[in-house]
Amino acid sequence: MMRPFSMHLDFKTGELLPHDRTNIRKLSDMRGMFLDTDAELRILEKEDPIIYSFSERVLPEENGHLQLATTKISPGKVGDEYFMTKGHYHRRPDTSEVYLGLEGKGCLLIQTEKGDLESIDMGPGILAYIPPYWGHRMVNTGSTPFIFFAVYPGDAGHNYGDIERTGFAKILVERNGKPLLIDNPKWKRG
Ligand code: M6P
Ligand code: ZN
Repeated sequence: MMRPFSMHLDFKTGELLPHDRTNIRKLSDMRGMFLDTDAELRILEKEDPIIYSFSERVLPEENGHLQLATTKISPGKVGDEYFMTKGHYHRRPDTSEVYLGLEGKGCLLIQTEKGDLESIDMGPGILAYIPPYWGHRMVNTGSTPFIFFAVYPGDAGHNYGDIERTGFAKILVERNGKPLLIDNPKWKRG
C-alpha cells in the first residue's frame, strides 16, 4: 500500500516539488496544430520556441489514484493564434479533470467530440471542472507565462487522436489586441 505524502506547489512559478519528470513541447512537436502553417514555418526557420512544459509526479496509472501536474504555457502567437496546449480527450473517456489557474491569463476550451464547445476565462484562483467526455485545451491569452495545476484520475490516460489533425471546433486569435474565439475552418466533426 502506498504511504501518504505531501508536495510543495509554488503558486507563482507552478513548480511542483518533488516531481519526477518535466515534458517540453516545442513548436516542432506541434507541427500543423496552429492554423497559420506559413507563420509556423517562418518561426521554425529562425527558432523552435517552447510552447509549453509540464511537470508531473509519477503515480500509478490505476483506478483510485490521482495524477498531479503543473503546466506553464509561454506567451506568444503563431500568426495571430495564441500559444496553447495540444489538448486531449481521456483514453478512458468517462473520467473528469480539475484545472486550477495559478498565474497569468488564459482560456480553457472544452468540447465534446460532436463539437459542442465552451470556453472559460482562466486566471489565478479560477478553478475549472472538466466533466467526463469533454476534450480540453488551455490557451495563453496574456503576455506573461500562464501557469495552472491539474488533477485527474490515475487511469484517465490521454487520447490526442483527431485533435492532432483537426484541432478544436474554435480557435483563439488576437484581434485589435484582444482574444477572439472564431470558428476553426480545419475542424471536422468527430
Ligand atoms: C495538464 C494535464 C496533463 C496534460 C498537460 C499538457 O497538466 O491535463 O494531463 O498532459 O496539461 O496538455 P496536453 O496533454 O493536452 O498536451
Ligand atoms: Zn486531461
